[in-house]
Amino acid sequence: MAKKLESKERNKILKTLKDWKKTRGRDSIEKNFIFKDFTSAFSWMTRIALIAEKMDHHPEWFNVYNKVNVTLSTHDAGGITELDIKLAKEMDKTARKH
Ligand code: HBI
Repeated sequence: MAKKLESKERNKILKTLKDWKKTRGRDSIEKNFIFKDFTSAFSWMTRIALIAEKMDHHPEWFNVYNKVNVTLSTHDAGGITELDIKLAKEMDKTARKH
């Protein structure tokens, strides 16, 4: 099982992730993605859904039209692990193409 990152290590990695922030009062990270329109947002979500399923690591997310608010944490580990970092990077990489 993925191991929860120490806060020092987590903060160091967070600095390298664009616009991702630690959630206040919860051991998770979050980012608000904004797309051109609903089709762009939802096609990206579909793409991520397939990646998430393959990773067996799933986002918490909330979509309104062109906005997607994403929260990532590893429930099994009770915090942020490298799985969250990996999925965050995948999200950033693919969002540029939508
Ligand atoms: N997704 N984000 C996240 N965190 C988990 O701990 C997790 C998951 N998807 C599936 C999963 N765990 C499975 O191991 C079962 O706990 C459902």
